[in-house]
Amino acid sequence: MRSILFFGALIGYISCQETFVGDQVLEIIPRNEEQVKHLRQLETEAYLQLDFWKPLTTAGEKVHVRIPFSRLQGIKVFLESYEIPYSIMIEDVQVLLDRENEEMLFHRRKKSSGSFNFGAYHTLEEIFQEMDNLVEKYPDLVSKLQIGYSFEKRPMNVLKFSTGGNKPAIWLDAGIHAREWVTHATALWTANQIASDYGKDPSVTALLDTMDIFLLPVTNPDGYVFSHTKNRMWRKTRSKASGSFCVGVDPNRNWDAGFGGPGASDNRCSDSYRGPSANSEVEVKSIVDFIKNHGGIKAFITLHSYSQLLMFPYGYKCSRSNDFDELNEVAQIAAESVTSLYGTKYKVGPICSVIYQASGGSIDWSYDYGIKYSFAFELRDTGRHGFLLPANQILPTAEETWKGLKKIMEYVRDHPY
Ligand code: 0X9
Ligand code: ZN
Repeated sequence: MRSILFFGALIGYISCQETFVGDQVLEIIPRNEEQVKHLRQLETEAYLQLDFWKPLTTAGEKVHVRIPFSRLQGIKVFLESYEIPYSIMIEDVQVLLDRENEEMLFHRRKKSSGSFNFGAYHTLEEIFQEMDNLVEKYPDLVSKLQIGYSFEKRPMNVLKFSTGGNKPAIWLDAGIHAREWVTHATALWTANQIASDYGKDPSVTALLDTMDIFLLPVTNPDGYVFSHTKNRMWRKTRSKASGSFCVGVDPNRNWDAGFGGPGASDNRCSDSYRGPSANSEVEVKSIVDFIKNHGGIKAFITLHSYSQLLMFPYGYKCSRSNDFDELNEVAQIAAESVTSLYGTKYKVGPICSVIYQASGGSIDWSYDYGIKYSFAFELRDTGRHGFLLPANQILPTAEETWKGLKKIMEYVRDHPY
């Protein structure tokens, strides 16, 4: 095992990947507003290079933060001096990364023996290749559309599932945040599932006889490649603007929905930087243009990780939407179905109350644009591994998520508007 880990670290080193040796992820639970204030102080100090996996909100709510090894002692002393409770969630981030790298290498060696392994993490190239394979294998059902290019000119490849013509449609995307790898993997598994279920599973067959599905497995291809080659913790796009060293925009703060409001940053170096203007990110703009041009999108579903949540609008404001009761009902049914498979618990509610206020998010835009059935999933887990979910959880995650997705899709099919 030791040699395997050493090998993983070595590969990382050779390929110039940023290392996270000795970094820890702490779970911190401020007990009162005074402690929240102290934590806010930490949050604003960019030089500390803290990576908030689960941002600070209010007293009693968990905060997850990755702390570089060099800052660890200082931060722990700080927390202890204010008696802020914390525990260690991940002992050494690099250990998880080495394991992940090793698994990917192993999987690659195994690959020559046969078919695509949906239970492993894959590079962008491999994902695109498998999308092409699905088109080839199911030519009467699956086709590929290119809806645009990323900032670094990678294609935005969408799979269309259709039994013919242009029917009312469901939009499903994954990977808008680069480091949320289980979402790309889940989307690809789902693509294969939809294609192979048609004609076999009566529910999927009935769905595709009345609706089309558009699926974008890699919404942020540049970020995804960067998370493989340089920095596994990368979240944003890779767009560059003159006058700043800092690269990228949080593509889930860049949509034209309460743009620039609370829960987004105007600091280019922040991980939740909203960008210079709504739709400034070509990846976001490409989806917006596609949806506007298509005209018949009835549901907009986006996959994030982690936290095990099923959310609906709003995020940019904390008031109820007109469809609160109906969306809540649908989300409850879907979440129960997710849980039914392996017992994975999901929390349901509007973004603002379930997670935090966040402006410029995709499902707020889609909802305000008129797509009533707009939902955001946060897949496994609740923090034990966070963004570094072990590959052996990909298949169970995809299977249970599919249960929930199907409930939503069936509801949309049966409630035309
Ligand atoms: O902060 C986010 O963008 C999402 N959480 S994540 O940890 N995956 O980054 C929450 C998304 C809420 N959805 C919208 N604001 N549309
Ligand atoms: Zn996300």
